[in-house]
Amino acid sequence: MTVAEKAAATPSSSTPKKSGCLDPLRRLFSSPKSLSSATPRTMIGVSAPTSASNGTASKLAAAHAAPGKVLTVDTINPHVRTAEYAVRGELAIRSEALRKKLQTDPDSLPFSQVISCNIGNPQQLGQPPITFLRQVTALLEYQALLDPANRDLVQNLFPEDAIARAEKLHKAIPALGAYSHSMGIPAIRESVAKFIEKRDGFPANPEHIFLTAGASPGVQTVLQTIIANDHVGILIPIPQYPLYTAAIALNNGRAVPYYLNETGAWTLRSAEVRRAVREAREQGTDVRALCVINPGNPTGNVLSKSDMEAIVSLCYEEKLVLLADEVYQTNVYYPADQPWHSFKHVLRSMPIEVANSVELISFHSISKGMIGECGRRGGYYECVNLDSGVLAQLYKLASISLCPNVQGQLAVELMVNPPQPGDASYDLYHGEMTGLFESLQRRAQKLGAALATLEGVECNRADGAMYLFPQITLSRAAVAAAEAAGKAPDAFYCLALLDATGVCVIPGSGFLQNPGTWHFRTTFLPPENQLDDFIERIGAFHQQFMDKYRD
Ligand code: DCS
Repeated sequence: MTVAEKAAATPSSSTPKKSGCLDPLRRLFSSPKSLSSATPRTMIGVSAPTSASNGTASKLAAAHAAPGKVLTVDTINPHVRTAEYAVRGELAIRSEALRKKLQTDPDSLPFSQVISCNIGNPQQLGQPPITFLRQVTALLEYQALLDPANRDLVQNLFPEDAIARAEKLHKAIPALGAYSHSMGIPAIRESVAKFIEKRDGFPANPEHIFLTAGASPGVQTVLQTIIANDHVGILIPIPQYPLYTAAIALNNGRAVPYYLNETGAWTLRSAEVRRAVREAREQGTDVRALCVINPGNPTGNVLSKSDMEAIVSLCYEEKLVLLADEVYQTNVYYPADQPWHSFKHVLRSMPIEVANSVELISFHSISKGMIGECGRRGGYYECVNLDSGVLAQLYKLASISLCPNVQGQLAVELMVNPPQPGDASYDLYHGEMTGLFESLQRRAQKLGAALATLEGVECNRADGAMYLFPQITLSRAAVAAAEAAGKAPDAFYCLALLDATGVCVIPGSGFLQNPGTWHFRTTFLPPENQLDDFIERIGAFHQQFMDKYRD
């Protein structure tokens, strides 16, 4: 039975057993009181029965008559208030204000351009898209291009394999503007399954793959499903990508930190994760899942196979769901001679009792790699060893959002199913991918080495991903100035850098860091021909900052 069939066949699986209540209207009520006496919590247009004799009605009327907004920061969901996302936080907001200022008054600032290194958004910094992806997309978007009457014209503009692919996809996706299957278009999920199988050497089931609008909604859906109550804990690396703390906060769960080893090039030691599990459980946290980002954001570390095996064993022994964020799986620059391994591959290679029991959810995205199609919003997650009832619930959640956007799904198809040797587009595709990869590798190396030469800065090499996360040693004077300005010292540094140079990076405090240490995260995405200028800007600012705040 497919997941979809199972979901359809088990409508009562979402019905709370204890109430035994089959009426969906009644299930919305907070207590198992009768329909007439309960107060609906979530329904609009159903008037709440009130008792005029106890004055509730008049109090309600008075509250509505009072001036002021229904919605204020104090009255909204407190978990929304708590959630933070530094990548688009204070620094990014300020950088947008500066960008606007430059548009209206180009000479008003000491720089002519804001460089957004706060976010891994390659095309924003000029990275060109992969041609084949755009060609097939263009053909599908405007279907007159697939009309045989226009064939001569189209053949002059598009290679034959792009036309053939678009025709094939047109059969699987006849209407690009229609809602698709909530888990994603079946033919694309089959392509993803084949891609995973080829990558890992183990089969994948398209019915266990959910296409998503980027990895972010997948992570949020999965965390929403795991966090059953406010005692549930999710292990997250420190430093982490702030989607995790934000999603945990929104779902009122507990983030359980484990620390990556900075002096060991940000390695992940299973002993440290065990410590975090033990201490959290001792404090009453129901630790259920371990999130691992590999390659790492913001750290750029790439896990060794033996460290991954230790992590999988730990999940088996401690009964943890493994959440593998693998969106940077093709951004692996070192070690050049060793292949990157997915957690699915590592898991399936373990002894059978582990391979067939550890629950794993792995996330991937079109936003990263060399494709960098962040704005199209495409991704997927694969579920391994998950209970079929849980899969059905995930399907139900996906269906509440109807479907991931179809353009993003299309980009997933083209990511996992690129031109092959012998195809008309292969040489161009291969050249573009290799060119971008090698350029990213050079930029990672060059910027990392340059940052490491700055006074008081230590910078681990980025083996993967798109970021460097240097540690900065700040003087007592700088820390005191930051305190006086009401800022964290690293945020103070990053704001000063932005104001002086237009370079926007994110303070380490937005990713969390070892207490007492200060960092910032920068992408290494500025175009290669601007990298020298970029390095010079940062270097000059840094020296001035260090001189200004010398103890
Ligand atoms: N997981 C990790 C580790 C990420 O770095 C990102 C995006 C995502 C998931 C979600 O990406 P999509 O939803 O686009 O697939 N990284 C953000 C960042 O740190 N910079 O750019 C975006």
